Amino acid sequence: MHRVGLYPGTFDPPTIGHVDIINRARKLVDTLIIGVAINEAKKPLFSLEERVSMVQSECEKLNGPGLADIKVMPMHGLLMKFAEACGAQIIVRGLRAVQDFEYEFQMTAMNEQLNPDIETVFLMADVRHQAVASRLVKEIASLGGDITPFLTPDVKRALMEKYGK
Ligand code: COD
Repeated sequence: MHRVGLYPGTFDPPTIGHVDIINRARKLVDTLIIGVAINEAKKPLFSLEERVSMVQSECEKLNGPGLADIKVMPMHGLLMKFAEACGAQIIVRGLRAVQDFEYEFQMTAMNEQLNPDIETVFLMADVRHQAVASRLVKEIASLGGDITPFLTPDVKRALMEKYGK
């Protein structure tokens, strides 16, 4: 069976935490689709096109022989409909601290009722990357702090440009 996993997110911007989860998820499936959500509710700093392009270029650095193919796609509408259209059997989510749990638990429980055949799998990043969150990285950058530990150099450059630095 060809296993297809979908890792959905906002990726505004992609951090080393996201990259860590991508690296782990691609060991579990044959094809890993990264669904970059519009997510207007979060009022993303980066446009959908910018986020897709950043995730794409991070993934190009990761592709290697014997590893899952990675496809980066913009994700419109309902997650479960997108997962079905992609033929995904698995949804990958990352867990950081306890505060992620409630949101993830609720989302998974509701998604499960929309399609009980698609399993959600939770992964934890390396302990050094576990606390990294896009929201806090943006806050640190906007206030002139050093975001080097949390982003790849390309994403760091893109974020600094956003803040005119
Ligand atoms: N360590 C571990 N995991 C991490 C880290 C880290 N440092 N950083 C991020 N993650 C994980 C997050 O916990 C999450 O699982 C994933 O990576 C993506 O994170 P974000 O913040 O980029 O993405 P989210 O959580 O904003 O994505 C939310 C969705 C876009 C998936 C959600 O809103 C959605 O499904 N939207 C589509 C509409 C829909 O179907 N709604 C109904 C849902 S029930």
